[in-house]
Amino acid sequence: MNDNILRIAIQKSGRLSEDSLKLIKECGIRFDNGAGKLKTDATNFPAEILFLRDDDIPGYVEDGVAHLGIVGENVSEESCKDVDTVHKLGFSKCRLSIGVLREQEYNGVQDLQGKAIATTYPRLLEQYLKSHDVTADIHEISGSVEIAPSIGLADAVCDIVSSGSTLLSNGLKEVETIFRSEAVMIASKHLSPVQQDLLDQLLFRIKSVQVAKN
Ligand code: PRT
Ligand code: ZN
Repeated sequence: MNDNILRIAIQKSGRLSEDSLKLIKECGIRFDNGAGKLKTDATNFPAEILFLRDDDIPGYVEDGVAHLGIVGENVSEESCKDVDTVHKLGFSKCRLSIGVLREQEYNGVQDLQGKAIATTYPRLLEQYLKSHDVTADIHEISGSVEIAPSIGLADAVCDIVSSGSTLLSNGLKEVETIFRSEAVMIASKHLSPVQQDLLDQLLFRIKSVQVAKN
């Protein structure tokens, strides 16, 4: 493996993709991101860009297959992979929240004791409930979480909220925010000295871009 380049993993297609590409371009790194490509070489910086599903990025970075990755903190924290979070990127802000049916009385997290909660984030939810001495029945499902209470599959949900309109349109109200997230840059713990130097250069550029915007 070439220890003299940085392999940067970003989301192939989704909410993080456009801003991730934009950030790399704003750092002055040029590359051809032709549609459908899974990997591309930068032309003016010793880097390769890999286009992956966001959920796969922390694992690739832990294994050192990618040296850097851009993911939501929610995905990185839930994955429990052994990576360094080196910088917060300020986009894709959202929160992981618990919602219950609007008509349900809710007085606090203790009301979730013994309830069934559907989520894609079982670890973050478990941690939160544990820290509040609540034991619930966590149902891990991979999508369309918000529909679970109205079809009788669960008493509550724990999912990503941005505007709140998905909760609203599924008859739910947001009752607890358990995690606030934004896109972050994660790095492998096994960078070569050259890669560490390239990462420092990249972080310097990212910080300059962020300062220029504020
Ligand atoms: O295909 P791949 O696995 O790569 O993508 P994905 O479908 O798993 O992820 P994607 O592209 O939907 O989201 C990527 C990341 O964007 C998430 O991990 C979050 O860090 C961040 N993000 C920001 C969001 C949202 N905002 C968001 N609103 N991720 C998901 N949502 C969904 C949420 O799941 C819910 O269904 O949007 C709905 C809620 O939105 P509101 O505005 O109605 O509240
Ligand atoms: Zn995903």
